[in-house]
Amino acid sequence: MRSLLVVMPTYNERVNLESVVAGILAHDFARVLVVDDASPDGTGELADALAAQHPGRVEVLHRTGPRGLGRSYVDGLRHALASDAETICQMDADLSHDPAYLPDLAAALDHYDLVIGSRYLNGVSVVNWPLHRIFLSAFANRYIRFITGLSPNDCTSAYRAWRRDALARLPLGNTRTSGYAFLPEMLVEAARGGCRIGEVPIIFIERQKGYSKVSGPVLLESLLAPWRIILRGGRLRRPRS
Ligand SMILES: Nc1nc2c(ncn2[C@@H]2O[C@H](COP(=O)(O)OP(=O)(O)OP(=O)(O)O)[C@@H](O)[C@H]2O)c(=O)[nH]1
Ligand SMILES: [Mg+2]
Repeated sequence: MRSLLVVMPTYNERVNLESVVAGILAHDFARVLVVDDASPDGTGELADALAAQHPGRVEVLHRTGPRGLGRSYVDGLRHALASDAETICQMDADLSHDPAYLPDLAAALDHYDLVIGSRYLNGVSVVNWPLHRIFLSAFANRYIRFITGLSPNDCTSAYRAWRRDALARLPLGNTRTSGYAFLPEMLVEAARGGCRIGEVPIIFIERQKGYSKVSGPVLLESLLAPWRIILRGGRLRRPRS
C-alpha cells in the first residue's frame, strides 16, 4: 500500500481524538495530521501528546486567527503536499468516518484521481440520523448538483482520498469558502481540472460524543456558495452518456 497521510481538522474533539487516531494508526501505511483550530477543550494539547507518543506518525498543525473547516483544510492540505505522502486523505474526527475504510478508498485510486467515501451509493447508508438530517443532506446534494453540474452522489462527504499529483493541481489558493462549503467547492475545482472522481460506499455513523459545529452562518455560506462558484467559473458540463 502507498504511504498515506490523513488530514483531519478538529474543533473541540477531545473526547473522540484518541479513538480516531488509534483507528488510523492501525494501518501501518497511514499517518495523520491533526489541524486544530485552538480548540478550547484541549484537543490541541491532546494531539501534541499523541504526536509525542507516535513520533513520525502523528503531527499537529495549530491554527491561529479566524477558524473554519475550509480554512483548516487549505492549511492542512498544503502541509500534506509538502510531505512525501503519495495518497492524501481527508476525514472528520468525530468517528462518523470509520478509519477501517481507508484501504478501500486508497485502493480505488488505482482507477480515479479522487475517491469519495459516499453515503449515497446504495440508497442511504447513514446510522442514527433523524429523518430531518437525511432530508437536509439529500436536499443539499441535489441542490449542489443541480446548480454546479457536479455528478457524484455525495458531494458533501468530507471522507476523501486524493492522488497526490491531482491534489497538487488543485488551485487551493483560489478557493473562497471558509466553512463546510469548501467541500463541494473542491469537487468543482477538481472536475474543472479534469480529475476522474470516483465513489466507494461507506456507512456513516452519527457522532456519539461531542457536538456538531454546524452553525447558521456556515449553513448560509453553503446555500450561497454553489451560485458564487458557477458565477466565477461557469457550470460544469456533464459528459453525454
Ligand atoms: N479545524 C477545524 N475543524 C472543524 C471546524 N468545524 C468543524 N470542524 C471539524 O470538522 C469535522 C466535522 O464537523 P462536525 O461538527 O462533525 O460536522 P458534521 O459532521 O457536519 O455534523 P454532525 O453530523 O452533527 O457531527 C469534525 O472533525 C470537526 O471537529 C473548524 O472551524 N475548524
Ligand atoms: Mg460530524
